[in-house]
This record gives sequence, structure tokens and C-alpha cells, in this order.
Amino acid sequence: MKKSTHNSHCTCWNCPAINLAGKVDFRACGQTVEKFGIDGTGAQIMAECKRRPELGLFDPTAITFKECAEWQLTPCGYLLKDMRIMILGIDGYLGWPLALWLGKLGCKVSGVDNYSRRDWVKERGAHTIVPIARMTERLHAAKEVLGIDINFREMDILNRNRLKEFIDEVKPEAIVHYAECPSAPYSMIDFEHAKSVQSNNVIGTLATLFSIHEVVPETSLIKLGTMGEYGMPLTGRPLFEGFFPADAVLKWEGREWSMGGELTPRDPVSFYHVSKVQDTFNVYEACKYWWLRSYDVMQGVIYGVHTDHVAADPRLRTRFDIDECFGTIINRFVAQAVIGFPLTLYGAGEQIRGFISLEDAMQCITRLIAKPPEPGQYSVVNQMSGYCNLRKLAETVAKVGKEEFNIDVKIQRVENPRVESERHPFEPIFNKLPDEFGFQQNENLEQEIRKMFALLMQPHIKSRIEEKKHLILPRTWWSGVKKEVEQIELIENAADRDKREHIHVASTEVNDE
Ligand code: USQ
Repeated sequence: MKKSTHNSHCTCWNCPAINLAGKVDFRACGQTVEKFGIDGTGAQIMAECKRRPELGLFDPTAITFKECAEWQLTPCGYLLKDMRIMILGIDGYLGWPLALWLGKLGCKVSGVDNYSRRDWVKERGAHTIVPIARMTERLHAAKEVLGIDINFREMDILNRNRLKEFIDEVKPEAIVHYAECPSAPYSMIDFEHAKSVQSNNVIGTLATLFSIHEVVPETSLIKLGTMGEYGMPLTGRPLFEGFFPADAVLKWEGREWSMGGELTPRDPVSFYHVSKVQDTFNVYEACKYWWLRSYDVMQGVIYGVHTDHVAADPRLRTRFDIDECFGTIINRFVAQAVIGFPLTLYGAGEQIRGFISLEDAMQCITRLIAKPPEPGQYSVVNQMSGYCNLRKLAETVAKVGKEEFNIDVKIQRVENPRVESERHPFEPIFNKLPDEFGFQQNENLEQEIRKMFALLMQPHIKSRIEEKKHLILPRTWWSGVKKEVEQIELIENAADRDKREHIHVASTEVNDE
């Protein structure tokens, strides 16, 4: 199968434009598969198409996406013509580029946001170092520059009546849920912050689930989770995609059980990550009780600044945070390098994480939207394009800084304010996106780092980094202490170090190509 057509064989059974005739809840009706003969002999499941009612009732497995006139080929697979997609959290780092990305693919994009990300960052005294426009200006520029109409509604998804009304009005065929607070350190500041992160995330997701159930049960929910839900099992057990594989076995006191199909253990690493674990269970249960369809996306650490669409006009740029709460590591490192601040490596720096660029994340989400889950299906995908230890990352940033921009980058190891393993095994499994959804990494780490440098070196952005330089060193300790971390070691000539260690590291830990 060609990767671009990863969904050509899907049928109306996957399609959100389908009504299962009579809306029979097959699990609740108490009838078994044998009785209904789902294998084809006397199958009773019938469907009707909301887009093509003239077809009447038909077998939902009869028409493939390739054969259906409503599904049209795009670079990310077949997509429903004018597919209605709602993005919760459309004003954020990921939500805004996704809106433009999907709009350019011909989707009808709608979205909600209450601007809380802007407020949280402001509350910390920080700002996005890449300036971003107000939403009205963004919407105007999207229309003017890219020809995209976005149906935006300012709203808090915890206001369930408003959310439900908007969903009812738009009737989205897919919903991407990005409307969560993404910061581990922010959730560890104090009780009030832990509470606000958990209630925003957990109750927001619950409001979304109930609204989908009541208004658009056929839609697919693409929910953003995190690789951090799994933690770092010190046994070295692989981090499977949500569930144990069929041949996993539990042995205990001379007896054995199959673990196949069971959710794998979760071991979150902050109160923020705990909120994502709670979401996982809520989404999983909703799919089970109400036959909702969802992909839960365990995303690695995101980085980057570029998609062709956000780069098309300064008013279309997405935010780029570098403070301890809202900046992720690679983004922070590049900003630090640009102003000559030694890169802040926490603790030993041997922690390993999965990573994915902004642009690759957009591709993954689009491919998931294009191949909706079946009714009742809850699936987990681990979304990353590679993994690497943090020291190697810092050295890669130093190397690109030196070779391409002639910046002498230093690295500093500082006390680690977090409670996390600093040396640990790490074997993430991330096969589904490439194998089942046709995902192909578009740009490697170094190329994207180069693009970040090029943008961040612009004088107006560099001065915005300088302005907030005092917010770079972390002061939020998991222990509750509030104090700036101390330097443990200063590493000079970091770019040369990358050359010396490259072969060794590349063959053992780096898997970014
Ligand atoms: N770290 C440093 N130096 C820094 C910042 C971070 O060494 O200046 C270390 C941290 O101790 C941690 C790793 O880098 O070991 C990643 O930290 P991060 O702040 O880049 O990312 P994290 O807190 O893990 O959270 C981010 C996103 C979150 C997402 C998560 C994916 O903010 O929304 O869930 O990445 S994952 O890490 O795979 O759980």
C-alpha cells in the first residue's frame, strides 16, 4: 500500500458521515456476535450516509474511501471533502498551525479557545518570544494570505452548554482536543496551580466527551496525551502503545496469564502528567460505554517553529515560549544559545526523551483524522519521530550554532528541580504512525534547529529573549522549595564534544534519522 493512501481500504464503517441505522447499541442489546453474524452471514448492521441520503440503507462495509466520491486524495491520504474539523485550543502553539494546515487541505476548520495559554505565560511574567497576533488579526490574515475561513468562538470548554451548542451548530466530523494546560512545572508550583491544571484538563476532557456523546457520537476524537504518562520503568520494559501486545505474559508463583490487550501501567511524572492519565481513563471508558471513537496521542516533547503556513506572514506565526514552565527543552536551548546563555541541562543530562517537530506533529494528526477509528474503538499511538538523551540534544544545538551561525555555545549542568530518573533505560514503541498511518518524518532534528536559529537570531526576536532572560533558570522544585537552581558544571566547546561523541551516541541512543 502506498503510504499516501494509508486509508484507501477503509470503509463507511470508519466514516464519521455515517448513521448506523436505528442507532443500535450492539453491546447494550445483549445479542452476541454469533447471533448477529457479523462475519457476513446474515449481517444485520446497516447504515445510511448523512452526506448521500439517496443511497438509502446499505452495508457499511460495502464502499471504500477510495471508491467514495466524498473522500478525496490529499498528501496525507484520503480526506472527506470539506471535512468539518473542530480544534479545541485553536489559539495555542499546536492548535493554530493545525488550523492553517487543515484549512490548506480543504477542511472546514472551526475552533474554540479562551486564551488561557496567553494568560498563563503572562502570569509567569514571560512572553512568547516570537510575537503573535491577536485572534481577530490571525483570522483575517488566514483569509487574506492563505484563503482560509476559520469559524472561531471564544469559549472555555468547561462551559459545557456553550461547548455543546457550538458542537451542535458545527457538527464536526473530527475533533482535535488540544485545550489543556501542557506544563509539568506549572502544575508543581503550589496547590492552586496543581488544582487549576487538573480541573482544566480533566473536567475539560470530560465536558468534551459528554458533549460528543450527546451531539455527535460518530465524530472521531483525537486527544492529545503525553509519553510522560508511562513514566520510565526501570526494568527497561518497552513503552508499548497504550496496551500490552497479544503475546505479553504475566508470570507469578508458577502461574501465567496473558496480558494481551490490557492497558499498560501508567507512572506519571508530575501533577500535570497525572491529569493526562486521568484523561486516558475517561476517554477509554467513554469509548466503551457510548461507542465513541478516539485516538489518544502520546506525544513526545515537541519542538520547532516552522510550517510553511505559519511562515507565510508574521501575523500567522505561532507562539514560541522559553520560560521554565511553557518552553520545552529544544526550544529553550536554541533561544539560550542565541543570547549566549549556557544551555540549562538539568541534573546528569542523561535523561532520554522522545521528540517530534511541530511540522511532523501536524502531519501525524492529519493522518489520524484521515483514518477515523471504528465505532467504539479507543486506540493509543505513541507520536514521536525519534529519541535522544538530553546531553546529546544540547550538543546538537551547540554544533548547529557553531557550524552555521558561528556561535560558541556553552552548556551548564544545573541542579535538577524535578523528581525524575536521570539514568534509565528507554525503549519506546512508536510503530503505528509509520506502519498504519503512513507517517514519514519530514525534517530531521538538525534541519529544524537550523530553522529555529535563523528565526530567533532576528534582532527583534533576540531582544525579546534578552528581555526575559531572568526567567530561564528554573525555580520550581518538585519538592515545593522555591529557589533558583545552582550550576553544577560548565561545559565549554560543546560543539566539539558533539563531534567526538557522535559515533558512540548515534549507535546507542539516538534514533532520529
Ligand atoms: N530539561 C532540561 N533543561 C531544560 C528544560 C528541561 O534538562 O531547560 C529536562 C527536564 O528535566 C526533562 C526533559 O528535559 O527531563 C523534558 O522537559 P521539557 O520541559 O522539555 O518537557 P516536559 O516537562 O517533559 O513536558 C513537555 C510538554 C508536555 C508534554 C511532554 C512530553 O510541555 O506538554 O506532555 O513534553 S513527555 O516529556 O514525553 O512527557
